[in-house]
Amino acid sequence: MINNYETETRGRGFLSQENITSLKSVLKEGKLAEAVALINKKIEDVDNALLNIAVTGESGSGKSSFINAFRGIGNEDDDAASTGVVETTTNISSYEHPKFPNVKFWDLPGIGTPNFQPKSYLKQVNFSDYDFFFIMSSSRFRDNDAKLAQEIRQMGKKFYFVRTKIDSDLDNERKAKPKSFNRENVLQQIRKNCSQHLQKVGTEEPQIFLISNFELASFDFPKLQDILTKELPEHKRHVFLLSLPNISEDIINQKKATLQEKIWLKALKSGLLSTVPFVGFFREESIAQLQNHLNDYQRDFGVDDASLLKISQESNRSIEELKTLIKSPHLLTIKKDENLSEKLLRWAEIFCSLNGGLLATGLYYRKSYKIQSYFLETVADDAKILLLKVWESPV
Ligand SMILES: Nc1nc2c(ncn2[C@@H]2O[C@H](COP(=O)(O)OP(=O)(O)OP(=O)(O)O)[C@@H](O)[C@H]2O)c(=O)[nH]1
Ligand SMILES: [Mg+2]
Repeated sequence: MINNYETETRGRGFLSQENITSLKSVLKEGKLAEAVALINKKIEDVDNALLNIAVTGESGSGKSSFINAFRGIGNEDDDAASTGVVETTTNISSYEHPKFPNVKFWDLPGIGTPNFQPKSYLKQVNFSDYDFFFIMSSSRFRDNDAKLAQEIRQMGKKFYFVRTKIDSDLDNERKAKPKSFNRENVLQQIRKNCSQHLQKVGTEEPQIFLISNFELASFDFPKLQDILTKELPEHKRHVFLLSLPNISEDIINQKKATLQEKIWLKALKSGLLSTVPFVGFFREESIAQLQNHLNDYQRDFGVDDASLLKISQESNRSIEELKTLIKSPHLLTIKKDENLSEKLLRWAEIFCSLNGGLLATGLYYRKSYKIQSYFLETVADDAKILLLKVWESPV
């Protein structure tokens, strides 16, 4: 199975080439216990990875709105970071991701507000606790944005410069210059201006992202998530990807890839530990386990009952209607005279025989692996259907 790593997972998840090479080498030497320990360590690292994201910038720049948008929470929801037209964030607050509590956003007060002066700002907000900073800025580039960038860089931390409210900049320019308005030129101008200011304070190749908190899928947010995914340490990549809002097919595919890698790694371990390689049926506890996996994927991709309820309220479609569009809620339902264990086994035989041949069909872990992969694929497809049919073509 280790030799099928690329074909099974497409190598787009949290495992590094180095991880795969060490696994291959211990397996080649027949050191099974060592291989299992490596796998356990990797899974543990990924499951326990914490991500602390600092969101800072001047008052009113859109910090709280960004945190809410990123977490898929409406500004008026109960656990939203409060947003508003007057200064609202005056001390440090943290917000957990609603589904992945290991991902925390820190809503930091703007630099230069009376209690937070530029010189002591980063110390006051415990800068070393964060994995990276988002510096949020709206309208004109401010002196404080530059100071902040400089300080963060000097402290050896990474920052991403996020220029918010691009939607209203474009609207304003369109109104002000209806004849000569050119969307790309306006975006280019803003980008260039931010870049020049940041270069002045010593950031050689500043990373600038133009976004609208009201339209995350437009502008640079997809690019931002892409770059962050690449720049994060591998073990933090998994939870970061899962925490992203489903705004594009690409994000859904990346989530699927990282989860596929985890299923693969766990199956490899089961294979190594397998003392009963052949089981001709699915036991009750393994069915329950598969059900749990399915529920987890549905939650990860926003296809669980709670998410469907929210989508139904926001899209004016009934939950029943949404469920007719997608497949995963029906995967484990059976007809009167059907038996779930037999149904799963039938699937497994089909999936395994597609590329595994006879030997593979016999191995229990292999069957379970194939069924989990099928569940994952179905749920990811459902998420795409909801994205394309519900959000992009409203009733
Ligand atoms: N048009 C537009 N308005 C935005 C955007 N982001 C935030 N706003 C609005 O800008 C105002 C300030 O947003 P907040 O998210 O409260 O800003 P903040 O940085 O948290 O402000 P403080 O908590 O006071 O530091 C609110 O009225 C938001 O609705 C955006 O991308 N586009
Ligand atoms: Mg705020």
